[in-house]
Amino acid sequence: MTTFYVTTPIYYVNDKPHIGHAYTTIACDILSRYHKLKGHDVYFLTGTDEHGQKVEKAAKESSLDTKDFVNKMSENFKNLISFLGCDIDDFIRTTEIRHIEAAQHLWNKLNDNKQIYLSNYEGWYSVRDEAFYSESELIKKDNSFFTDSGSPVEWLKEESYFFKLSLWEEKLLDFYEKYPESIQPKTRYNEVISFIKSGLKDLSISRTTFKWGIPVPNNSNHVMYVWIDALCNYLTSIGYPDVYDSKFVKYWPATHIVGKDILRFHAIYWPAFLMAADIEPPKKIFAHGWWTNEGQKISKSIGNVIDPYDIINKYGLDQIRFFLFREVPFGNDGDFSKNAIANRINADLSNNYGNLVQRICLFAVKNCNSLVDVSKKYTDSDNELLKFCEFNFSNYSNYMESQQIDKALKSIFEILSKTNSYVDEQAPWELKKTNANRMNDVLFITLNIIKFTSLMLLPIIPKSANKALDILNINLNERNFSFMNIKNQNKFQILNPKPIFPRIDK
Ligand code: ME8
Repeated sequence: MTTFYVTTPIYYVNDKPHIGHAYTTIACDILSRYHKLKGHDVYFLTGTDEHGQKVEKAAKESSLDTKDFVNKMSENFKNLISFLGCDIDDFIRTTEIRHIEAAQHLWNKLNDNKQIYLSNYEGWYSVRDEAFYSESELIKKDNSFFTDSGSPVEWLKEESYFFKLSLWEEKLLDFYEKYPESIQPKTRYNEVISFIKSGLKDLSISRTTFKWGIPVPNNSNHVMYVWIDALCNYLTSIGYPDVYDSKFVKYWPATHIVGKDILRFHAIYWPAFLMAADIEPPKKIFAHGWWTNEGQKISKSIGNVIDPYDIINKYGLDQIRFFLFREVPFGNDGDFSKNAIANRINADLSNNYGNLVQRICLFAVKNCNSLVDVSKKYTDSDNELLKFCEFNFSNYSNYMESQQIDKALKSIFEILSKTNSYVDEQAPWELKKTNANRMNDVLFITLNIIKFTSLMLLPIIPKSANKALDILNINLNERNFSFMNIKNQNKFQILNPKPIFPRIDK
């Protein structure tokens, strides 16, 4: 059976979750639901990244002990998952024993494979990014250095273990030449290749100046660099260090969905760690873009952080899930504007989809006693519409398989626009007076298209698409892509139509 292992980044618990975290998590939920509807065996992982200096610093600023702080903050991310309606298989925390054991095992494996050595690190470090920078990557302002995203950096000088990243330059280039699809979108692939070609230096992978981390095996003065600890979560969840664990055998390698900010860690460090530990590199790394708020960078200091609870309570869960993925091509940056949300909901969800469901189902209730029979005969326009739907479903599937969620959504809404025009042209309300059989057939075709588009919408707006399928009285076990065929339906018995998407008043 085809398997699909999808992961979100594990989020730092230094602060509350915001819309950016919700965005990546919903993306993974959409892809995971899509694959399930295809009949694939899916494993969907998310969780929290709880070690490192940034988290330790945030804990110190709270009145809590670090352990209590991370327990409390991690809970916020866990609660967000259910609030977002995400159907996950595991929520991992890097402070769990299973993870500490896995990360230490990975370390030992790298050590056994002669990939680690002890030396001294001297250079720039950003606690906010938990990343090392060379001076050429920094911008000088008033005698201080900053990263191009504005994070301050500090000068570190300490004993450190190093990972021999420089050994992996050629092997990474060979791998990416062989599997160019494994970094998406293409522009990100090009960025990674040119970064590798500019030369890879050995990477500092331990710290001695603080304690909040996983101890380095056999040297308790050092804790692991938070990224080697964090990346290992993707292995821990499926049973590592037991590489014969049934989950590990079944699901590895994974598809990692990440923001563009952490592409380098996932597309360079991570595959190098894995190859160095005799593990296959990830199947795919998809780096999405960055959300701004009404044109401005989202930041705590500007005070424009979008709380996912506020925005979803205001507009509705499916409305926001839809907006985030319809408005902006997945991979590009996007702007969160109230006007754009209202326009999207009204134009696509209320007018195009919701209104079609409501007017056809209500019409069927009133004029056919809720029962619409199988069509006896298909006209050219019926066949044309059904062919178009079939063609767009195939495009939709290709887009979903390649994480082009916005394009997949566009394919659905093209079907819906065409179906609305079909209904206007066929005018069942006129046929009612002249040709009751043809009226039935037009309704039967349209209800099938509503069923197909609702199935296609299930990954993105699961609650609302299920409401539409409830009205069409589709069995729960028939709500998947094996039922995308008009032959599966020999009638429709409509149940109690209710509006699915009320218009938003701007
Ligand atoms: O980087 N727009 O955690 P993190 C879009 N712990 N996505 C955004 C966003 C925005 N404005 N802000 C955040 C870490 N994100 C590490 C990861 S993985 C082994 C370790 C999303 O809490 C996006 O997915 O800083 C980004 O990559 C992630 O949150 C960063 O989360």
